[in-house]
Amino acid sequence: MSVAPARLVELYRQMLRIRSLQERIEAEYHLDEMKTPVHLCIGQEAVAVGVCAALRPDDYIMSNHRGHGHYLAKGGDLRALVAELFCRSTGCSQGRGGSMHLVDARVGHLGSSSIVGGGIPLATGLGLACRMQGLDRVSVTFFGDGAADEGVLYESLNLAMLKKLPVIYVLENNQYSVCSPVASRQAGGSVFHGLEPQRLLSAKVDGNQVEEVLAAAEQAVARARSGEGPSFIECLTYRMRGHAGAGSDAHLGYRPEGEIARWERRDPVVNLAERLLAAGLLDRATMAAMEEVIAAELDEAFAFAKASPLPGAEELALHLFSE
Ligand SMILES: Cc1ncc(C[n+]2csc(CCOP(=O)(O)OP(=O)(O)O)c2C)c(N)n1
Ligand SMILES: [Mg+2]
Repeated sequence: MSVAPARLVELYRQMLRIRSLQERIEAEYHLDEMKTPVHLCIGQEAVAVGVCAALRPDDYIMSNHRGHGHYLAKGGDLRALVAELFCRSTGCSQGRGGSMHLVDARVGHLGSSSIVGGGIPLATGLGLACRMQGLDRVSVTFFGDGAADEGVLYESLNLAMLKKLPVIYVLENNQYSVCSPVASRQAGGSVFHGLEPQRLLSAKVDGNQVEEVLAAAEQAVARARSGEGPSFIECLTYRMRGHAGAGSDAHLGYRPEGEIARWERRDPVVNLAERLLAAGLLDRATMAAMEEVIAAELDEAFAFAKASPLPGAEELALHLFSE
C-alpha cells in the first residue's frame, strides 16, 4: 500500500512521540516519583499509530495495561497522561488510575484496564451500542496474545459475528505473556491458527510496519461502517523491554539467545526513519527539529505533572458508587 508522503511523515512523528515518551519515563522511573507500575510499549508503536490513523475522533477504542501508545495515537492529552503517571489530580483519571487506567472520552478513548482481556467484551458492547443507537462509529479493542488465551475473546467474537457488529479486534502479538511464549500456550502455536475456522475477515500483518497496519485497519473500518461486521487483525510485533518497569529483562533468560537483537533490526521507529530518509521524504534537519519539538513538549508535560497537586484526602470518597 502506498501512503501519501505527508501522511507517512505524520505517522512517523506520532510513533517517535510515543517512543520518546516511553524513553523519558524509562529515564526517570528510578527516581520513584511515578507511583505506578508501567508497561512500556517500546517496539509496538506502529500498531497503535497505524490502527488509530484509520479511525475518526468519534470512534471508540478500549485499551489495555500497555496502553500509552493507544492513548496518544487516539489523540489523548499528553499532559494528562504524564500527570496520571505521577498520580496527580490533573491526571486523565484524576490521579486514581495510574499507568494502566487511562481514559480520554473526548477523543473516544473509553479506557484502559489492568484486567487482561477486560477491554474485549466492553468494546463488543460498545459496538452493539453503536448499532442500537444508529451511529456509524466503530469500536476497537487492543489486546495482547496473553488476552487471546482467554475464553472471553471467543464469546465476544461470536456475538460480534452473529450480530455483524462494527468491532475491530486488534491483537498485538508481542510473543509473550509476561515470560511465557505464545507457542507454549496456544495449540497450533499461534493465535491466528486457532481463529481460522471462524469466518472473520482476518488479517495477519507485520505490526512493525505502520503502512501494513494502516491498510488492514482501513479495510476493517470500511467493513464495519458498511454494516458487514467485525474484523480481527493480528499484528506481529515484539516487546523490546521487560514486561513491567523500566529497562531490559534480557538477564531473566526466558528469551532465546539473539532474539532481542533480531527484533532490534526491525525496530518500527528506526526502520521508518531510515525509509523516509532514503526516499527523500524527510531530511536529517527536519528530523532533528521534530525531535526537539517533542522533547520540549515532554519537558513541559513532566513539569506540569510534577507541579500539579496530589488528590486531597477530602476527595477520597468521590466517584464511588454505593446503594
Ligand atoms: C485477568 C487477568 N489475568 C492475569 C493478569 C496478570 N497479567 C498482567 S499482564 C499479563 C500478561 C498479558 O500478556 P499479553 O496480553 O500478551 O499483553 P502484553 O503484556 O504482552 O502486552 C498477565 C498474565 C491480569 N492482570 N488479569
Ligand atoms: Mg503479549
